Amino acid sequence: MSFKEGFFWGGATAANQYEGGWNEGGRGPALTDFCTGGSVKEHRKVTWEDKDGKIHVTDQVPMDDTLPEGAVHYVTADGYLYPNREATDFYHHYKEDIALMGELGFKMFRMSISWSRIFPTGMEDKPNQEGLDFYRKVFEELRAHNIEPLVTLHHFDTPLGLVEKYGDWLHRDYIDYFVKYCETVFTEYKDLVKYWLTFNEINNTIALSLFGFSFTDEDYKKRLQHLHYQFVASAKAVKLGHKINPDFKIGCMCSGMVVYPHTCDPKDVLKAQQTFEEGMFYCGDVQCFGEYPPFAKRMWKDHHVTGLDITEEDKQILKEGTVDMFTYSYYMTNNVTTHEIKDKVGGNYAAGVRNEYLTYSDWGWALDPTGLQISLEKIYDRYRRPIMVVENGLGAFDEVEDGKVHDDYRIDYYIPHIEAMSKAIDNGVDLIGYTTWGCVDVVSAGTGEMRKRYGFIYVDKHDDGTGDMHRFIKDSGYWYKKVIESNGADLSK
Ligand code: BGP
Repeated sequence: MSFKEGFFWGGATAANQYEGGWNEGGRGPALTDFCTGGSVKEHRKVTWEDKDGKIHVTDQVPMDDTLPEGAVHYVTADGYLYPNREATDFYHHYKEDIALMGELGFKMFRMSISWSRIFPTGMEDKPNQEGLDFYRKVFEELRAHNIEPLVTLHHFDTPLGLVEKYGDWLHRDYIDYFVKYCETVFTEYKDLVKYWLTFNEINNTIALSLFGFSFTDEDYKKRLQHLHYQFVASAKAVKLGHKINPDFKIGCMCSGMVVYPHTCDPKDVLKAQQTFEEGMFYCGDVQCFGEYPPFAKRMWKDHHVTGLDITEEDKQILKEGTVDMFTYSYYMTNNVTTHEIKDKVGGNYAAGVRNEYLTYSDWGWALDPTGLQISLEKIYDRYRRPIMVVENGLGAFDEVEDGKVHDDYRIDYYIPHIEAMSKAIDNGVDLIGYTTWGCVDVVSAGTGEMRKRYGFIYVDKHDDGTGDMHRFIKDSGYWYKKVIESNGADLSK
């Protein structure tokens, strides 16, 4: 049997896409509350007011939502819906959802804490008690169902107060505010939560260039600086977490930026290698090894970056706060080439050359289970610490028929991905958990859509904001229950 006893089968979510209750219980606004709905063709927007009172609607650029000097996010831009605000309302449905996860036999549930529910602007002296009470109830409920929580501390939703004061992670002061928030929740939940992740998909900040976003050298430098402050904040949090409870297991979380050379031209092979390094190992090395990798020099030079604010003290902290485990999200692979190409992939967050050996999802994401095995083996070979795949899944259109969703396509997606994990384990990878993305339907991060559904559990909520939020288990959920019961041995439909 490939999967070890005690393997963490489960599902994953994030507060900004799932929790809702955006202005309840003393919570302050977060960046993601100001992002409109979108689609593959139409970028999500940010609505804001400049210092002269003029309203602007601009494309959201992930990981860089810094507005011009004096501008503020504008709340009631006509005609726009802000789907993350209500999301799929875990805030009011957590008992029901956890009971359904319990029914499916989940061993682990990945969720995130909304920082602005604990510190409404990110900068208060004292935490919001109502926010602390909410998550305590959630963790107790999970424990009552024998489900291990895996908690992300930051999943895209920086408190708006901080963003409007300092830009998006563009100031050193962020480090202390973040560490204070971590200290608060580590202390508060030290007997309820053992597994933590610091920053979700930390590498997106620079790796988004793989997905068709192009940055000027100046933008790139800003992004490296943003990342550096997050690296230091993460390392400080890891060190502190271990002090608060030595049993804590704290991981980094990277987006699985897995690339192939499009041809066997050595130049393509080199490009793929360097893209992989930049996409995943830049962040992985700092967080696992506690220092910048040798190829950082090349990246900085290629983008003419000098004068990053990296102090000797920071370097020491990075060394002292390395993570206990490596976790990542895996959805797809991308091809890269140095040659002229015609057949490009044009999905949301999918770009580059079409891979003729693969098929693509309705959102243009390459379906590639083998890439999961490749990435697991490559990552484990480099870091030799326990790995979790904390996001994987198929965003698809689901049809409700007589109160059911017959989502065979989702089962067909999962079977080879689970087989790929099993092969990687057989080849020596210490894989300890698998939490599928959006196990309960959530708002899409990339497009802000509801109709891009991932869940084993359906939520009646739609893109126009309608829906009564009732939940039920899809066919894939019953199938996953069998997978969990058999610890991955029975994948049959
Ligand atoms: C990752 C994020 C998740 C999730 C997922 C699926 O990048 O960590 O928050 O949303 O991708 O992406 P999407 O929602 O765009 O389909």
